Amino acid sequence: MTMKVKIHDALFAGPFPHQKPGLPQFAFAGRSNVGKSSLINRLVSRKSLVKTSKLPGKTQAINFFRVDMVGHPSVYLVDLPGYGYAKAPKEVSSTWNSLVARYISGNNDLKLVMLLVDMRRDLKDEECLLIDLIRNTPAKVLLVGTKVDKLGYEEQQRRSAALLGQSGMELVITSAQTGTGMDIIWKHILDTLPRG
Ligand SMILES: Nc1nc2c(ncn2[C@@H]2O[C@H](COP(=O)(O)OP(=O)(O)OP(=O)(O)O)[C@@H](O)[C@H]2O)c(=O)[nH]1
Ligand SMILES: [Mg+2]
Repeated sequence: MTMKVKIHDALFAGPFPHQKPGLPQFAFAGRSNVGKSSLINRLVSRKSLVKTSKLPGKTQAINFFRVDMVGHPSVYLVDLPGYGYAKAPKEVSSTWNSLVARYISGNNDLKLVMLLVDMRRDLKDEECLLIDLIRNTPAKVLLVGTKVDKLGYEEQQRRSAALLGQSGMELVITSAQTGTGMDIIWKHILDTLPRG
């Protein structure tokens, strides 16, 4: 089934912890440069709601974007800062850890974390740690493969099987460039919302 979501409005709603409470939250996590900000833009069909960059480490704060849809309750899409870029000094990564841990722990509005991994790469320690961190909360994790437009068909099959084997999790294959997989992400988001 395809899921056509009509976006009424999408706007920046402030950085954590200054967002207004009360809306269900859907977070996008993953290595720096994996395509978190681009995916959010594509999901809401806005070219530059969220700033993206060729340089890793663009997003350093936890930014909330309120999305109003036609026929569904409003939600927050939450852009988490990327981790794991080589130039980040130790303090940056410990700031990342404590900021993200503070955001996740005890956050009952957080429904689902999209964990992004570049389709061409394997899961590393950081992804496994994040999966464990979220397993101890009521939120769910969805593994999302990004930049599939960079792979030919056979390579896509091969990499999907590899990531599936490695994680044992369902994998949603996406491209922010072509729009592949956006309907599936929306379906997962809407499935967690109360009917309205
Ligand atoms: N080909 C292709 N490039 C992509 C895709 N998604 C993102 N990119 C590119 O990858 C780079 C990083 O994208 P961002 O969305 O800024 O990545 P990010 O995960 O938000 O990065 P940080 O904010 O540093 O954590 C940019 O040059 C994007 O244009 C995709 O689906 N296909
Ligand atoms: Mg970003």
